[in-house]
Amino acid sequence: MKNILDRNQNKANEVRSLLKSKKVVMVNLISSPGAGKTTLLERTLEEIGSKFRIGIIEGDITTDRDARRLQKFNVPIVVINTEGGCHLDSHSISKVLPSFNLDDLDVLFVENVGNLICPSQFDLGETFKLAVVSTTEGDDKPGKYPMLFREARAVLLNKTDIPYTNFKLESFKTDLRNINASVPLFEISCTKSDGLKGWFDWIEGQIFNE
Ligand SMILES: Nc1nc2c(ncn2[C@@H]2O[C@H](COP(=O)(O)OP(=O)(O)O)[C@@H](O)[C@H]2O)c(=O)[nH]1
Ligand SMILES: [Mg+2]
Repeated sequence: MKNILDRNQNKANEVRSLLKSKKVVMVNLISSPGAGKTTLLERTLEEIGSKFRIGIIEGDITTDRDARRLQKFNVPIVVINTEGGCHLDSHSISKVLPSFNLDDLDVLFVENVGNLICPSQFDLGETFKLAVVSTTEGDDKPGKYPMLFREARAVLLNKTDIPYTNFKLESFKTDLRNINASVPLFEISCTKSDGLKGWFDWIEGQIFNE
């Protein structure tokens, strides 16, 4: 495992310096299956798609369904099928980067395979990770999967529109703050658009300032 992680880290360092030299911000979206990564990308492309030059890497086990959902935005999209693998790694990212014209990109969003564990362990060479969680998953996720919440530059709590869950926001926040006291938290609904303005402002700032 250590050898695998070391090899991954070396390639991730190469990817990171290449992207830095090209001034491309790479955002690694990590969540459980169904938390709302693709929906967040849909809303984000609608809002900031005309302000930035965006590319997308869709990590998925077998299908290209998420990529097809995003096709209408006419941005370059590459699918990586992991064929059973539960996360992307820096080698797979490095292989697909030549498919993009990096001189023509400001930001590259990577939708990782839905899983809270392995994607947190494998550095892709991203500029930063984002943790996406949803209210239907329960409020205990930061405590149970601390690595992601420690490393993420921001946390998005999605599906705040859904009533009838027993999600306790205060417990979630207490857990999160014990792990990462300062990480920005956006409480959003991607389907109802609640709270998205704060997210859009934040991500625009990150892309501008990086
Ligand atoms: N009620 C509600 N449903 C949502 C929200 N965001 C996403 N969904 C739904 O949750 C399901 C999974 O979303 P998706 O974006 O595919 O999740 P992914 O697997 O993380 O990419 C879809 O049916 C979405 O329409 C939200 O904010 N509220
Ligand atoms: Mg998806």
